[in-house]
Amino acid sequence: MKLALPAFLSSLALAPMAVAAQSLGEPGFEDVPHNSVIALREAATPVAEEIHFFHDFVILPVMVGISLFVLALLIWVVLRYNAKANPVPNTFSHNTLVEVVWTVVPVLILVFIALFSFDLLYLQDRVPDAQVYEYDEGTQRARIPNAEVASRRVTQERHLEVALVDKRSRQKQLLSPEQYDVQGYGEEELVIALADPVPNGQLLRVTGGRSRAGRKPFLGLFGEDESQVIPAPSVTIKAIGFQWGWSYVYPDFGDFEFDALMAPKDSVPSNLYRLATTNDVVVPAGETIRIATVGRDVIHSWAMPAFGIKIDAIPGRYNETWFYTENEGTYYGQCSEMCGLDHAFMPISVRVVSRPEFEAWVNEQAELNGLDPFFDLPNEQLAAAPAPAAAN
Ligand SMILES: [Cu+2]
Repeated sequence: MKLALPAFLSSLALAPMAVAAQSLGEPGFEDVPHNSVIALREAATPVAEEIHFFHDFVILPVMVGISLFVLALLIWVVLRYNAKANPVPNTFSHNTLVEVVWTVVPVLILVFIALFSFDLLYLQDRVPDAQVYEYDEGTQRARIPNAEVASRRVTQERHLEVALVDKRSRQKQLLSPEQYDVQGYGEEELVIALADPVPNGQLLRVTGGRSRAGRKPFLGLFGEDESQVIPAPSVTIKAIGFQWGWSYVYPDFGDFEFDALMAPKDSVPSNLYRLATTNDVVVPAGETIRIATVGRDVIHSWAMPAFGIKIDAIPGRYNETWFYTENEGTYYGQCSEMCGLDHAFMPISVRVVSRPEFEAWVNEQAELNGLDPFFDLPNEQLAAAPAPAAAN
């Protein structure tokens, strides 16, 4: 969703100076800050979209409303009750009605904010758990195990995403509900029958579960439903903060590890100085990434504005969150917990690439770390997710 309010504010204040920013989804997108723009960085994940919505349509109107109300009261008091206009002041010291009102109204405002913010905190905190199953070309009926726990089971169309995926490019194309029939909602096994068999060179990918994220109609009334089923993480990354840089470990791929330090000033364009690192974190687009953080010496914080992430990296404590983006590109963040002398020099850079590029990168890292390659390249690989027996 486009962010109307910040864009509107920045156009009001700074239109002549605004720099045209490259949009999300364009090839080679770089999430760099631009001069003279006061809007939030473009949201690349459902969580960031929700945060922006919360800021633009919940917090900002409340703040503006309260500020204007208090300003109006001040002006009124100054004009109406100054010594000249009101030479004999009132002598009352209590007014029960006013005191009840100024207690109850702020409580209601806080409850209103809490309704949205609890939702958002839960979304950030709970790692999605929808399961992904893939079936090869020719499949027309797919049997899918439904979650063992009844409360996480697929019980309606909203819990399912059925898509065709190109084997080579990994591009996903959603099927509309008219193109398939589902039996067994709420039962231990689902059967999905396609109108047409999966074409050659494609896979059937079924994502099923209760974790949905993304913009939903406001209060169930306004706007379109852009939410989608979010799969369980397919890649876990451990981010270890240290004075002053980040180490990254990929436990799914033999625990290979590398350091990402700030790229020297003369090695990067000036707008990437203090943002670019010597090694990017590389992740596949269109998959859920679990990010676990820990501190090696003091408390740091792994923050990535475009993903809506800011999570402390604390010595001796395991913190985790997640992100999901379909937009390839390079995203930048910085350590956001004052951690010492060179705190300002420990940037974070994440490069979101296609699945084939990710696999090639993993093999490269494996080789650098003396490990066997994890993926057979350039042969077409089936899923990252395990595909159980496909039935006809
Ligand atoms: Cu720091």
